[in-house]
Amino acid sequence: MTDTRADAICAAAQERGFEARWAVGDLPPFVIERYGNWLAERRHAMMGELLRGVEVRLDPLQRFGWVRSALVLAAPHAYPDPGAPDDGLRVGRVGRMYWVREQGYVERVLRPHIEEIKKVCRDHGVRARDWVDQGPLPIRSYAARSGFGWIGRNGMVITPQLGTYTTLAVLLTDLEAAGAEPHKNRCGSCTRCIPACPTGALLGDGTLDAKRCISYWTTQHPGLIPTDMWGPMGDWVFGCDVCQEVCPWNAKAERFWSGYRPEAALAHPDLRTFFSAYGDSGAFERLYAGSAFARAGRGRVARNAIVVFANTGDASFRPYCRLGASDVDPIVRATAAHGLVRLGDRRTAARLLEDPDESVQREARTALLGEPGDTEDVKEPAGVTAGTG
Ligand code: B12
Ligand code: SF4
Ligand code: SF4
Repeated sequence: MTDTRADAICAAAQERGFEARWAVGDLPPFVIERYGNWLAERRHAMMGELLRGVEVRLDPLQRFGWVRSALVLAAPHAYPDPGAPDDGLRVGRVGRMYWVREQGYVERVLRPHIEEIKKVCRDHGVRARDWVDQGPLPIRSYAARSGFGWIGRNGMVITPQLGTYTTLAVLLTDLEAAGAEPHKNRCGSCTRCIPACPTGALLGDGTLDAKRCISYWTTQHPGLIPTDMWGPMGDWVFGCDVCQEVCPWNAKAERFWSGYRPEAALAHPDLRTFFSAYGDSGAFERLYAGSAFARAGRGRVARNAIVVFANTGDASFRPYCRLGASDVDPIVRATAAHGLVRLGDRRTAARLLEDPDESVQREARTALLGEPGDTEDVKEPAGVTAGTG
């Protein structure tokens, strides 16, 4: 990079606490080929947005002909666990990137900084367009292209100093940038993440099958989670970090961007609060405004919570599945039918055979026919105010 404007813009990003590096604007043809194969093999599950306008997305220069380079910004998020509050039903785990309220709302925290960096670009006569979370722009490819890190077998961009716990953003610009040397892939002979993935989603070449990825099912999928995924989901309520936790490059990762404020209520949510039958209407929206839970929607996280309850195999969680059985969302009620049967409360599950929604009736039938259990009842724990089916 010879242009001093590039250094000034990079410095402006670094002053705001980001790791920043330049990449050339055009991506090598193998990115397109590789992604095309991934889509053709239907590895994207039901993420239809990844298919829309794919040619343009894979080649941003088709869409923005003026682009010559990309400034890759990384906000590390290896913040410490804020710890679980003493009250509430704090069961299960949440992916680290979702512990900050701003994650789904890049707009609030990242945006002002990005706007300032764009202003520095303008001051230097450089045209810039940011890309943070608007869609599947090949951000990881730009990061790899910038020499920032390499694409690991877990599919993530790995930086020697930061590991994989980084949220990435890109600023497309019209500055002619000299290409950086791509970072050498330093996974070496390590394959740790592949067998560690609880669902066998990692394909070994740095891609994954989203149809098997817990992160996909818990954060992106709108409908029922197939019952064969339940067990492997373990205690992941939202997202999954297993393939990052086992990565040796994360062993010492502890840096985080100063703008991030991890919250105990997000890292260890009170799972009761996910159900419509708990608290007053609007309680969920108030508690989780601006979080990734709110972005996914209450029904989705309530559904996930039931899977986690069922996976404990602990009958004392039945009352919380009953909250699900009386939820306003049929996906939650249908999930509760399976959860209740798995935890041995067939009586409440049987009530769902009379549910006004046919799909719930169907799931209740499947659950009752396919998953035997006892009908023993348990005492309601304190704090459950409604929804006993
Ligand atoms: C769709 C998506 C998902 C899907 C599919 C993920 C996948 N691995 O394919 C699901 C829902 C499963 C998912 C899960 C997660 N995601 Co996600 N996801 C995205 C999203 C929105 C789009 C990705 C995409 O399809 N891009 C299009 C393709 C064409 O481009 P690409 O991403 O650059 O991928 C290409 C390169 O890797 C390239 N490539 C491979 N080797 C090399 C080498 C070189 C030199 C080059 C140039 C290119 C290259 O090949 C790929 C094409 O096949 C991005 C945000 C974004 N806009 O990019 C976040 C993103 C990839 N996700 C991210 C994160 C953090 C996660 C989770 C950890 C969240 C969680 N805790 O649950 C998990 C991790 C799962 C995993 N192991 O990958 C981060 C990754 C940060 C990082 N350090 O890498 C991103 C970048 C979001 C962000 N703004 O920071 N995600
Ligand atoms: S996020 Fe979890 S389920 Fe998805 S590939 Fe990584 S370990 Fe597997
Ligand atoms: S666990 Fe090993 S193989 Fe997997 S991404 Fe990390 S270094 Fe690469």
